[in-house]
Amino acid sequence: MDFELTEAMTEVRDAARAFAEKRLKPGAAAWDEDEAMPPEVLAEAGRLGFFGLSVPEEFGGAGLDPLTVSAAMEELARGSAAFQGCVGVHGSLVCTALARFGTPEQKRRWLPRLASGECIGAYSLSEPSSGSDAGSLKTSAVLDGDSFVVTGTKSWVSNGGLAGLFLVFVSTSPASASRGISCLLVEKGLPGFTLGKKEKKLGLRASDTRELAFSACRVPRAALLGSLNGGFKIAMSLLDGGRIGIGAQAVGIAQAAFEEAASYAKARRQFGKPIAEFQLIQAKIADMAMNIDAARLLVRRAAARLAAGARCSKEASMAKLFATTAANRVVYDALQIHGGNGYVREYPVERLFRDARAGEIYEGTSEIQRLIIAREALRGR
Ligand code: COS
Repeated sequence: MDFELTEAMTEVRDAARAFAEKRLKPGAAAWDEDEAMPPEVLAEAGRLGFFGLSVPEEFGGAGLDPLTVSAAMEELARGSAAFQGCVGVHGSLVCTALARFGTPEQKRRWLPRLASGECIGAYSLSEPSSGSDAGSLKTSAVLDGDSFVVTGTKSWVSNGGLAGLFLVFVSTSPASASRGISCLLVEKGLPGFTLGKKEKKLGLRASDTRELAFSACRVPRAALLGSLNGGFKIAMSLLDGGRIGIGAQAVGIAQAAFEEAASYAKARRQFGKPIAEFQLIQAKIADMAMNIDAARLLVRRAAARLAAGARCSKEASMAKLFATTAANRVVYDALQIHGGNGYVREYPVERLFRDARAGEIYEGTSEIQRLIIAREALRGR
């Protein structure tokens, strides 16, 4: 399978890199402190097309394949993982959902606004008592005439406070567990739908993560995405792509930490010479470089498989698991190379250390990725 970037793919990656260098990297530390992203940066990203990378061209997007998108996501994350998380969830989980499962009317209504960034998307599967066991979710949606009446609480919703459209997974047939889940396209502002508290997170602090509360909220029947009770497979198949995005985010964070550590090691002098000349530092640099490379290759392989239209659950889980584990090792060593300076907010590596941790948890913990890989491997896939 070929997953080298072509010239056209490289151009997109370089555009993302340029935007990250100019607009994301300089602001990332302040946004982390503020626990918010400036609306003007989101608006500019929208104008430049970053919210529509994966949206088909007929709906105003760039219609790019997953390999190109993942290369762009890595670069955005290298500038600000919190910003990339916003664009990544929007693209890989929401735009893809509409493009793949939407009716012609749903596509016409939402995709152009999602592509321009005028409307940001959010994906809402988890609940306070249903995380890894996603099929046990309790938020209920009962058909009543032309609408579903939705009641319950969702949690950990990335982009919660920014989104205009929420993909909400609900139970439409509680007795059928995961085979009784449906996906609804819920517009912000519907009566009975309120945003809950914004989470105070360890990392990715500039991203807006919320709870959602539904109290007898009426959602039009026409807002059902895909088939009734067919939502769990939608949720899972979208997460295959989402997990490749988390892998790309991890590679971007790790690359940024590597660059910080390498330049610090060359500048910092101890015992009369730059610490980069000490072999114990070089061993860390070598391991960091190797792990980043290996992670990038796994992410690109998974993205290429997704681009080919093949089921890529195993490859996506491997990419996410390996890349997020590697990123956490890399930020650990990068902080160690900085010594005391790595432990304070003056240097970016402190934020990168915190940002990397989320990858081992969200969109499926490392334990769940191992479970998926083992299941697929034992089935001979
Ligand atoms: N693509 C398409 N279909 C999929 C799929 C995928 N990637 N993964 C599972 N399915 C299908 C299965 O084929 C099965 O279909 P049938 O009903 O026809 O047999 C159905 O979905 C149920 O799958 P499964 O039996 O594997 O479900 P489990 O309840 O055992 O759960 C795990 C599987 C644990 C893998 C799933 O719940 C999971 O990924 N949990 C983590 C959730 C998560 O990542 N949350 C983060 C949300 S974003 S913050």
